[in-house]
Amino acid sequence: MAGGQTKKAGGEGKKGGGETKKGGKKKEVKKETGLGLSYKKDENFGEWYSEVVVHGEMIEYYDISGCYILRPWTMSIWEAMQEFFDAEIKKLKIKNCYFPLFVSPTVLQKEKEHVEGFAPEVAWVTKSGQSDLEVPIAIRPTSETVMYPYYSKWIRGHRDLPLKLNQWCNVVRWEFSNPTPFIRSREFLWQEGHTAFATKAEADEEVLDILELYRRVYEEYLAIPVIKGKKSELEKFAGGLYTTSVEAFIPNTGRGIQGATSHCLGQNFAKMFEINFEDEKGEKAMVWQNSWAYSTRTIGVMVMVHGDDKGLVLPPKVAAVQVIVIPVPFKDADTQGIFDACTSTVNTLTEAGIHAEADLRDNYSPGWKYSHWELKGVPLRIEIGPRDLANSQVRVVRRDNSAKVDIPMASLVEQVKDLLVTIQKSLYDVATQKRDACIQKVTTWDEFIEALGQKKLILAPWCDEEEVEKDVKARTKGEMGACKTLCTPFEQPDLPEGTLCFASGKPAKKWSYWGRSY
Ligand code: 87F
Repeated sequence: MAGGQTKKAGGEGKKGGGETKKGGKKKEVKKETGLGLSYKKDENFGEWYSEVVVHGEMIEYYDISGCYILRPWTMSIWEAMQEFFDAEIKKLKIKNCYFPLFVSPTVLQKEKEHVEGFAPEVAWVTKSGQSDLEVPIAIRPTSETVMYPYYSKWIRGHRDLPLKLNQWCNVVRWEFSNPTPFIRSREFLWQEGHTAFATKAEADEEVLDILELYRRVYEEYLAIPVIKGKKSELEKFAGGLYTTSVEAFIPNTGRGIQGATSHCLGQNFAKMFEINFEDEKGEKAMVWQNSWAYSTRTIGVMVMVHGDDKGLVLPPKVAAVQVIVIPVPFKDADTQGIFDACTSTVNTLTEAGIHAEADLRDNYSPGWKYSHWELKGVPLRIEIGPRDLANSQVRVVRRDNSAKVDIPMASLVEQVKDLLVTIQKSLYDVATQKRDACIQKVTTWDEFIEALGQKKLILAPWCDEEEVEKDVKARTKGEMGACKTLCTPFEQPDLPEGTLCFASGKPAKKWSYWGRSY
């Protein structure tokens, strides 16, 4: 991997102010502004990522490893996605609620089978002040065990169904491997939906309705292409019946990343937590359940996919500031007139519903401001100088491709709106081209190994046997981590009779995506 990159991209990175990390090339920091990034995305992706999230003012490192401060620039992105998703689930008659952060050990244990594997990641509160708690209390890593005892209490008859709840909250998973801002942190924000139905058919339908919303969060808001599909038996949520996901891909590292999951839990939890109801015939029946979540990981994927050597690149639909207006005064030109034009430009755009701000600070040069707002990824920059003032125009510069255009004030709103739509689409198109260029269809083991070495997203015919996936994992284990299935895409290419599994040579049942992953 280029530039001595560590196993996973990101990592703890720089913690203090300005200290130099060992390994990886350092670029000259821009003389004029002092704002340039030290690392290039293609040369040292991990360090580049850490630097971008900090200098872009999204994250601040914290003195507890794996915990990060989410700054306002991050929260506004989270809120933009939240606003969309929350409104959509309300259309599906899902209601918001809030359950406690703490879980009692007895309830947590109730669900032994699947909790066992996750147990090392559960954080416990053992003291209050200096005294030991009589019974230690767990902090939720997810809320099945917190919520389902009450589902059992609240669901009595078929008229109590469906029960469809969601909560926006934080969860804690005490990860030990390579913490990375947004991607793998010990505390993160998410929404978790937990629903219960009388029939499997209703549950099945909702799994896909939610998955479609996740696709839209990624594709329409974050401008990131995702693949919808089903997880293998090995990779599904062990407590459930089947798991669907949206999968994204990071071309720089050649790793897949699970974007969000929508699970059908079947009746496993209903059995454990005795979530029963009296059906229309008066007979006792068990509910069918789903659970689904997306987290602040989405934001990390966005940074990794769109960011460049100048910093963050924010899709207009999630950017807190879509247009930054910068005055460019010149010698004895009419400075007040230029500043007034900046303010009135912001007012005009704001009235039209565009998120615009002016940077009128007098202690920074225009050049410094350009770099600063580029680093923060603002989609459009408007520059207003003496010539613009004289011509009743503004100069507009795109963050994504640096294209410049002069716009007459008379058509400002219309053209800025168009440009924001164009940028949103262009980010998606470019990301899709890059992702698609990494997809490699293979049919043999040799082709598979070659593609893996080239950091490809591999589509291969598979026999769908768990032992074979375990074997592939074992045979590809190394410094960079093992290769596994990412998903079996719902959209399947033709599978001609007689096609064999790339790994076992047995008859193939499906095409699946394989790759290293986060
Ligand atoms: C860590 C510690 C304890 C993941 C854990 O995906 C338990 C768990 O159950 C655990 N890490 N999981 C699986 C979470 C499954 C499911 N929960 C609701 C979701 C969607 C939201």
